[in-house]
Amino acid sequence: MAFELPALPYATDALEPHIDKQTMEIHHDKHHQAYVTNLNKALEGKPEATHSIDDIVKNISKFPAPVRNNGGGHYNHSLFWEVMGHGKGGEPTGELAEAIKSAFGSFADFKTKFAEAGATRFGSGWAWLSVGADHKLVVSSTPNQDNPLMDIAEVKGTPILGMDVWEHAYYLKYQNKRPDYIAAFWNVVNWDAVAERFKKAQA
Ligand code: MN3
Repeated sequence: MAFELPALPYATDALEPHIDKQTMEIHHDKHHQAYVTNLNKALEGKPEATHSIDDIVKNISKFPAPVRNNGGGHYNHSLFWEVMGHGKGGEPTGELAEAIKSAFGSFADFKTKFAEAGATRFGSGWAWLSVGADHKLVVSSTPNQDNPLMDIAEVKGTPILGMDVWEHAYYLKYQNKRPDYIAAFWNVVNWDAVAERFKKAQA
């Protein structure tokens, strides 16, 4: 069973005006599709082709670069679409809010740290909020299509929020102004979806 492009959980214009329709169309239909297509090509005829994307990512050091790049791309974008939504934003509540406060001091301090992780990632990559092995929340960034679930990651954990800072995620609307895109990202974060991932990561 080959990997497939998951459908967006909302319309391509659902994140307007923060993330524009054309960016969403190209990002999902072209970029994410290419990661899926190239991952399937890289795993063709190999027994690992039947493994889950989570298992592949967790053991990424055993795979060649095309699997790392495209498997990471597939995992990362699948998460990315799910942690955003129409009319979202605001602040997390409940246990996730408490965990953020305990790890970073306040929600505002967390936002600053996460935004910095995205803004200072040189070239292409991602900013992450993850649940570490110690069950504590941690902010990190990764280059290219790496992520904290990978066994080669500098800061390891189970990602519960990811922000794509590749230029293809924002260039049409924000051009070179990555910080403006990062500021707008907070308006589309689906904290219910992040809280759900937080719960699962702790189980
Ligand atoms: Mn992308």
